[in-house]
Amino acid sequence: MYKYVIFLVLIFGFGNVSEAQTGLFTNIANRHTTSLNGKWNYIIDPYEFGYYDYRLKAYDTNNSGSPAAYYNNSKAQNKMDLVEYNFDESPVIQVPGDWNSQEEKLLYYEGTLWYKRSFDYQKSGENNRVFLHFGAVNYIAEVYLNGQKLGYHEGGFTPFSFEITANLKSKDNYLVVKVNNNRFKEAVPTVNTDWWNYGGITRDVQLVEVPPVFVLDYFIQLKKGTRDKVKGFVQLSESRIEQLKLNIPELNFSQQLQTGPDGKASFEFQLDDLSLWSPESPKLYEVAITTGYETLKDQIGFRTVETNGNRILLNGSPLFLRGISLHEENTMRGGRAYAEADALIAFTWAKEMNCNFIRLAHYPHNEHTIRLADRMGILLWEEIPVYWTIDFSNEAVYQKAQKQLSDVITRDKNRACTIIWSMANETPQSEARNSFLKKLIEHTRRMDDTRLVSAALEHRVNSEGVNIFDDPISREVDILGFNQYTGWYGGHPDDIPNVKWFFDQGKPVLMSEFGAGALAGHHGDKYTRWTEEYQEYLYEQTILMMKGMPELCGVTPWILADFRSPRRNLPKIQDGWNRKGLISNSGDKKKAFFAMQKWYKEIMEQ
Ligand code: GCB
Repeated sequence: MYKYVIFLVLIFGFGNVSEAQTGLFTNIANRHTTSLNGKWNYIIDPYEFGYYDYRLKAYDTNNSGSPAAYYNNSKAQNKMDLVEYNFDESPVIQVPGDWNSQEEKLLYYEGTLWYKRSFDYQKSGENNRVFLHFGAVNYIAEVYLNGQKLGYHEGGFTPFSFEITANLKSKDNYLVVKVNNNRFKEAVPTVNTDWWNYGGITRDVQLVEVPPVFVLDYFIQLKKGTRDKVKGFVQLSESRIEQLKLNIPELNFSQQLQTGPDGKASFEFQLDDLSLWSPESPKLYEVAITTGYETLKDQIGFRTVETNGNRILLNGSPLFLRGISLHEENTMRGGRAYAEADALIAFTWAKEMNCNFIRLAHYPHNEHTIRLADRMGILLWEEIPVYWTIDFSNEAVYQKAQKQLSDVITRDKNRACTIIWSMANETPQSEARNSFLKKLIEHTRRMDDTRLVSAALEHRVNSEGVNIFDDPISREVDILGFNQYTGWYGGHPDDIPNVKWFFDQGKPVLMSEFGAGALAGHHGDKYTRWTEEYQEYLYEQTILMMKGMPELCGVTPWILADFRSPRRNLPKIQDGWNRKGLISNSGDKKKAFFAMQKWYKEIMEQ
């Protein structure tokens, strides 16, 4: 409950501009929205000249009316006026979209870019409230409407919004966003990653109009351990007693509810004749929440996911996760994916490979990607960018990671397709890291006990040459995820089938990565690095190894498609791309794609 109080203070304590003010309400897709996507003017500002005066004092704190502050969108009024910028004369860039792939000179840019667009807006109801919602901005956004600071948001892959009811005009609003994507030690992710640091307003920008009291959030999923009981809550924006109705028309189901003084109604009810959601039959029901002010609909699937010893059970039946890992890039366009059509390309390839599961690496992907997976019957692993060398001993960093996790759980907790929350990827063991991850796991279970928790861990070879997992986190998770690159970063591909593994956790095991780099169209024998034949051979050998791992319940090879990475600089082979994709950045399938497709078909036919 207290999290809502904090949340409401953040959202509605609007008089004071607070840093990191981030209201978040669920189900943007079904609300009354107006898109602010399109062409925005931009100014590249590596010295933050539009933010600080020459004594490095932020205009924000001293002198917010200064025409020199870019968020004031000033223009010279007469021929004597000195104003050293002009948004309207500045170039334009597409929102949503990263800046790196849109402008050659911005390909490697890390720093500040200012965005501006103007808009008119007529509310459809006089007393309605309006919020400005960003799907994601990488990495820090400072947002100003008509010269007033709305707030600040840190974190490149999660949504945030600001109430703008009081600042909004019907004509000539100007919205200015300062975006900064500098990497720094205390950020999540930190300075060191193996993906492109795409900057910008990378996801949709929308105005969301809601009634004075609105449905802020809800959780409507099967109760843990049951296949016919729904448990959850509806939370209103205001702390007050109201009557609500929850309907599922297709099931002729209707339930009256009443919120408590905190604006929350909790419930548990029986649903007969439910068709459960599964990859084979991704059934979604329309669910409607009606208050005295609005009806908010959603499309919700019902399924259970649990573990039993070293099996994963979906709706009570054992399941093998025929997966693939995915970065949020449109590999052929070469930039951050931002449209449902981008996700559809990736999902269509994954289905062609006979996948039923995707690991969304290494950060929360776009909300429409999750909704598409719900409709297409693709199970998902969702992850936060607690990656490699995060500053684990820093409490502020923990808070950032927890915030990103909370926000993605809040956003996607009604999606049947999401079955695993992953806490981290390849993080080095230490006291600080262990307690950081334990806290994240506890937090996840408190927010959502209906899904499984995992993490992509690392293994160690013991004195007998056996790969073991003595990471204490392997005891905390529901599914033991691990990355391994035998035959690529170490070892010989010939030896892969003989590698020994020992698991004593009594849990399902998921190989969250393996792989090899290959340049599409580059051929040679199976021992020549970077050829399709080497990659294919490594896949065939790894498949043989996996066939001898009874605990294995799934695998997500690294990775569906080649992706950009500034770490990958081998000329003529990498040229700034990580080549471990099964599909090239021209969309060509490499030989290993078919090796995986064939094995998955065998599994399906068993
Ligand atoms: C890993 C990382 C992944 C890298 C990959 C690689 O273990 O989890 O982010 O891209 O290896 O290609 O080395």
